[in-house]
Amino acid sequence: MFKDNFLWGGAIAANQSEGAWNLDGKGPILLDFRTGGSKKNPRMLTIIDKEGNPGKIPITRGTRLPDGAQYSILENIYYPSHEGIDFYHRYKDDIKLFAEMGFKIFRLSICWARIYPTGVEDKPNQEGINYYKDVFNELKKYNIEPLVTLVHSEMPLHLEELGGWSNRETIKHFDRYVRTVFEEFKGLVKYWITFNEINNEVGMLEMFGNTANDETYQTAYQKLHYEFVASAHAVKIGHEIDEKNIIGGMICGIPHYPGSNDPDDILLCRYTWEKAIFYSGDVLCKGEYPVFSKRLWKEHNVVLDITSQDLIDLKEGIVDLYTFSYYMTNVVTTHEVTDVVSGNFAAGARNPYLKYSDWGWAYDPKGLRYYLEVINDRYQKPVMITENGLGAKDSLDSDNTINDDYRIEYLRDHIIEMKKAVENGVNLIGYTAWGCIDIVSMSTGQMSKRYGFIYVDRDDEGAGTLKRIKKKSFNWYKKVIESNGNKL
Ligand code: BGP
Repeated sequence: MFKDNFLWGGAIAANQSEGAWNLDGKGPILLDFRTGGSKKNPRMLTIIDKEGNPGKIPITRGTRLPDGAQYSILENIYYPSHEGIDFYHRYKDDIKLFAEMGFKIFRLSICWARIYPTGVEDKPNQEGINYYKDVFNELKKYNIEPLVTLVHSEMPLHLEELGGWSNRETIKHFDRYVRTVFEEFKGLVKYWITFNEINNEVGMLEMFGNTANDETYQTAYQKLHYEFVASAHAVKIGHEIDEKNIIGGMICGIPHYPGSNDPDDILLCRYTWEKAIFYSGDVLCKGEYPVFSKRLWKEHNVVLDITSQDLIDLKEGIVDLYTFSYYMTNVVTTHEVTDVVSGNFAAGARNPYLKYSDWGWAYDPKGLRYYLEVINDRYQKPVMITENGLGAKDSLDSDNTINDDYRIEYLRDHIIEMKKAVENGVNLIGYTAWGCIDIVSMSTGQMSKRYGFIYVDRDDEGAGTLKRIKKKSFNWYKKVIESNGNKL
């Protein structure tokens, strides 16, 4: 059984929903320059090169500008983040719909560049503060708790150009940003997440088909270290400003399975869990680097800039809550693989016991129970699932309905496994379904990879009225919440 005060809700991110990319003082972020994920316009960054020619570069982890190039808005190109689903202007109607489903909690991110447009200002942008204050007050009207992600890939572009998380100076600017939001929203927000999927800084290196090498690992591990320090600072600052703040870390939770009983596969699977999941989880939840870090760093000749003050900060900035995203599981093996799943983050050998989504993501509800029980064992902290859902090509039927039975089935199967994990002792306190309303896909830049209980009339080329339409899953989820997970 779920606890009586179980926090049922949904989740979105600013860069995938707000739009208003250059309104009311907001500064540019990298993802403002991401083109739409359509056939005509694959997910790229648009630039003007040093000769002044317009161009595009594919977005992969750690995308950087070629020398002398500038991020740029090119003519006649659709930029999905420019309007998103216009949550910036429509949040009152959307929150009303979330309240109709009975949400107890709603996860959203604050776009850093709305609060500090270049990241280095001494004073924050008051219009940005006012906007989020209005959103939190609207949620308060319906007794919906905000769950605020401080960084969801929305760093001010100017800080990116100063080196982003490769530059230790960024921590100082981050501290000023989080101090501002903790002070300004004290009493309106008590649930926080520091970084979205912080482990992806390293975990995803191989997943984009990057030819990850020692240099890319050195950069990734160093960026991740500064992010760990920043996360720890956020926890300390948040607790100083309001002791009621409950501040979580957030991990991209992809359980890995061994491809065979070969002991080499068993060891590979264990080491993959260490690199992709436990490395970051241990630093966030235990406040120190795990013993196996030395092996990982040695593997890629990584030498980190870690000060003794950093280590004190990590120890003092342990998170209150372990939160994670769960979509799929992956298979790792040392053996030759003929049937590989690839593309759109998914990578590895196909698991013959599972089915897969249109984007090659394994459909594995039991994997969620497995992950919950492993994490509960390792950290004994309250746990929240802050992303879970099925991206699918929903279509409007002739009577303007969307019969997303496949999404109801996916979510039902995962909630059943959550319940079993709770009965097995996992301290699960909440669940925010990802993309509770259709938004721009992070990995593809597309609208057509839909997750929502609410359909948004917008296509991959930016056409559509942005009208909201309840899907079949809207009333299903309403009953799930009303019955506290009993009516599935
Ligand atoms: C996670 C991101 C979310 C969300 C989710 C679904 O990695 O934290 O922002 O986008 O993936 O991925 P996608 O939107 O690419 O289907």
